[in-house]
Amino acid sequence: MRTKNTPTLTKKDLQDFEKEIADIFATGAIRAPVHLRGGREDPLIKIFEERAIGPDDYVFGHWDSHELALLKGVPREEVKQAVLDGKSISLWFPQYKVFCSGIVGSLMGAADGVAWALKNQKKNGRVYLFCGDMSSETGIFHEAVKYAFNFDLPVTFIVCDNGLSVMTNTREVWGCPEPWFKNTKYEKKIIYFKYKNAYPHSGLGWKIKF
Ligand SMILES: Cc1ncc(C[n+]2csc(CCOP(=O)(O)OP(=O)(O)O)c2C)c(N)n1
Repeated sequence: MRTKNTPTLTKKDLQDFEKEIADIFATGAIRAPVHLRGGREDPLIKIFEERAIGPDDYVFGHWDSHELALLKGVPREEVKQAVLDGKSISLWFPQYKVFCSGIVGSLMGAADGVAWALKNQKKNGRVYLFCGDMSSETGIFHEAVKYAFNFDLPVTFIVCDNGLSVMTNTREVWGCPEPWFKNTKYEKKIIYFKYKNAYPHSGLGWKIKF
């Protein structure tokens, strides 16, 4: 097993962080959107621990990545300061190899590109790209997973399925209960789990959701 070299965080650590941000956001002190998540702490901790995700690895996330940055080893105060500075939906910590974007589908190609470089330059490390269930339906997700599979790139896509895309029921859009990759060979490149988000899609639910 590989050495992780990053501090182990508990479910409560992650919950406490989101609660602290929620409380600050409620005061109006954060002049930017925040995306809070609750209910997926156990699967996320399991993924980071089982895969021993550490300093050599890259984490790509999207608008909902506070927990990912913490689990990757970014110090709590650095994540908090970034959120207070308005970066909740675009956390970016190159020194910890954590890269996040608020744009749906924006990072799947980048994840493949980094994985391609790691493989061809024979470097240690692996890429982990986290996204939501509706993001996993985008064209770029299909393309990135197929490319990664065909070239056996060191990248794993993690789909966190909360059943929603903002306020839209993803199953109504898909017209089927399962994600497209279920029971395909591409599952080899994907970790998939379901959860119910303890928070609204964005903010605390009493302002516009996007
Ligand atoms: C290109 C683009 N279109 C639309 C949005 C608005 N948007 C933000 S999150 C989101 C829903 C994504 O759903 P899903 O991938 O299931 O993510 P989760 O529910 O886990 O947040 C949308 C449409 C965006 N950020 N970027």
